[in-house]
Amino acid sequence: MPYPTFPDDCSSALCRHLSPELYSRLKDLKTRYGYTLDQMIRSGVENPDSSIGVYAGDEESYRLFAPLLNPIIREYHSFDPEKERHRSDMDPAHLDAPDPDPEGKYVLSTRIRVGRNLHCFPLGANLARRERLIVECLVSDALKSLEGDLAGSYYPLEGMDDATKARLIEDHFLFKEGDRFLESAGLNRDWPEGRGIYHNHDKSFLVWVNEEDQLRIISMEPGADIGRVFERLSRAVSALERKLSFSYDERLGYLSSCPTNLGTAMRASVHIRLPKLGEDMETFREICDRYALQIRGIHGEHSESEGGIYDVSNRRRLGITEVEAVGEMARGVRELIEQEERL
Ligand code: ADP
Ligand code: IOM
Repeated sequence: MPYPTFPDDCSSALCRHLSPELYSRLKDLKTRYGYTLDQMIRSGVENPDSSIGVYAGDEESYRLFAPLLNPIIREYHSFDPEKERHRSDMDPAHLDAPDPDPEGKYVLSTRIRVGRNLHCFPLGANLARRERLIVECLVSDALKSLEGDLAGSYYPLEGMDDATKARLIEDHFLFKEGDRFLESAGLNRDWPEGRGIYHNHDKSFLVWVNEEDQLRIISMEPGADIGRVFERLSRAVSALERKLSFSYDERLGYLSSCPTNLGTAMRASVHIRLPKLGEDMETFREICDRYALQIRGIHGEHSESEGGIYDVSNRRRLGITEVEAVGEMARGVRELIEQEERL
């Protein structure tokens, strides 16, 4: 492939950081699992409206293609991957995140997820069909060991009826189908085989299998009891760590398909109704920037807000511990609520 052309209005991290010189320096390299630069950038080339546009294919991608990935990581997380080291802390006793909406007027629900991938396997974009099935088997077996409020069942996507799937997506429990960003990255190959969802009885604990990352471990519930949501997640992650070996790097933390999800691989979000701030996006964005928060639409990444409801979450995931990121999200949400009340 020659150096790709990007439209003039493209603002993805890929098009801003990939120069023709860098492209020719990296284009013939291949990881041990056979992943190339062209594979890594395909999503951003085919989808110029990507926010980032690159997907790693394995642990080695982060070393071999560091001249492209490190500047993207530095910019997104405000973290220097050449000098700093990531630290993890998922101890709920260290969390300082009081309920930002004790009267229940603004926050509809809270969700905290972490991404995880299995050590000794390539990442999803570079996973062969057989390997994906082995990952599904290992993960669904490990999930069987969960007890108490975490106990549940695994539902493979293959064979799930359309109405059940649509309801799970609409209710924010299941990933969408046919995401064009993942499609271009090769993350939807052999769909729906090897994909599925695990959940407990009341769907407050869920695990997505073989979507963008091999595992997305999710704790969620109505309301804004962030402490309870985090405690459940932390307990589940510890239980799964006893059964599965996750890909972890001492500098970059938990390794993920997308560089935005490195480190904690955590996105702690609230669905929050802020109709007045929604009319004053400048102030909304200014508060979010101050607390390193990201605004998404009501159906997740690449979706729009509906009825004044937004998805507000931590933007940084690397170079910050899990408890710090959740605490900052809670403080930012509190400030958003105070501003909404002032307007
Ligand atoms: P991810 O969180 O894994 O990065 P998305 O942004 O696509 O992926 O969100 C996945 C799903 O989770 C979407 O349906 C989204 O609406 C839902 N979601 C995110 N945050 C919340 C929340 N606080 N409450 C309820 N659903 C949520
Ligand atoms: N994580 C990934 N889905 N995303 C950042 C896609 C993009 O580049 O827009």
